[in-house]
Amino acid sequence: MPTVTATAREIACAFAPHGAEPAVHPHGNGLINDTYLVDLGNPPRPRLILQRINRRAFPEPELIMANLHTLLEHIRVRQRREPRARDLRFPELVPTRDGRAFVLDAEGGLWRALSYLENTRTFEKPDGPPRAAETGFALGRFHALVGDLDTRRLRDTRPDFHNTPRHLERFDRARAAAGPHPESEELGFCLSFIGARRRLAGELETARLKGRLPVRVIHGDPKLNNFLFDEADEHAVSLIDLDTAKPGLLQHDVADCLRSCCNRAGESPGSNEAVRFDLEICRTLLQHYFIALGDRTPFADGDLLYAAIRLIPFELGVRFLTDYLEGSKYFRIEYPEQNLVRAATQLRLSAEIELSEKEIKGMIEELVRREA
Ligand code: GN1
Ligand code: MG
Repeated sequence: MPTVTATAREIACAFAPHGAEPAVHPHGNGLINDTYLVDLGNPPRPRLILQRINRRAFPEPELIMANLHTLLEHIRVRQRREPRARDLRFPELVPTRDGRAFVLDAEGGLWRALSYLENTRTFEKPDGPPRAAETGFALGRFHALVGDLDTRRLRDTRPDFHNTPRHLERFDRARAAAGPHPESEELGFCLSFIGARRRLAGELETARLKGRLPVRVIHGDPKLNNFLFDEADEHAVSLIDLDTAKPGLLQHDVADCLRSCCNRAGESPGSNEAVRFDLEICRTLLQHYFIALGDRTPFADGDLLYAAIRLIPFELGVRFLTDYLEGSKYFRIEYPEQNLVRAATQLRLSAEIELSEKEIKGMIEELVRREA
């Protein structure tokens, strides 16, 4: 979690109504941006989420703000036009007291505020089918809501975000620059696993370049702790952290959500926690995803969805390992080896997925064929 700096306190004041005395608390477990929950004191006022966007991850944070505005406006119009008994809710952008969309700090860091959705919570680890059903619904509904948004209206804030061959090139450079590392068992496993699968890394990128898959608006980071659930009944309420939303492949989002939700050990498991890909969670999540999406055509080639499911934990494993070799400057860590542990976890997950290839492909085939 980020520490509450004097800058955070000062900037919170810019977003607070006149006379309010904001109390700033670190919030959430994001690995990239600094996130705070801002209490606006008495009289009780709606709380705010204040965030400092990480420039290492997003060199042009102004583009994120423009995308966010476009995305939230599109969803608002859709939801007003087609009200439903149950739908997702989204935070709203909150301007500063003097009407600015964001504030730049002395180092050029971009700070923005969003409304906080009260009575919600997040989960760091999956529990089983009920949570998976809710998560699948939320991702499917999000994709449906932005399905008619013209992708040309969103800027690509992180080009090559899911270009696995590019991530491998960067990994190669980091490995060469790092020189010989003391070869632990974990590192040895990671290096040989990656080495043996290099030729599979381009599968989705090649399909995308050949136009075999439709390009649509994706979330870009639908891991479990980016979903908000109702505190009381644990129904999914929202899918937040929309900074990576951009044109992309639905397969990548679905796979990213599954890699996070089907591994009960979580992203940083302890040494005796086994990494497994839970097929029951996978089936439930996909089932509810397809119902909420209401359209199976983007998944007509089920083998490419399987390819993405295998590839996304591989890609994230490569990204974690690259950062580890580069001195962990990108993903926030709590102890020095954490990005190595995270890398090994994702690569083990990819290995587990390979062992269940037949079952996963069969499941996809059955669910994609089923009438909506
Ligand atoms: C990062 O910021 P956060 O924690 O929601 C990362 C994702 C990774 C994820 C792994 C911009 O997301 O790509 O999948 O960590 N976001 C960025 O936990 O790199
Ligand atoms: Mg994120």
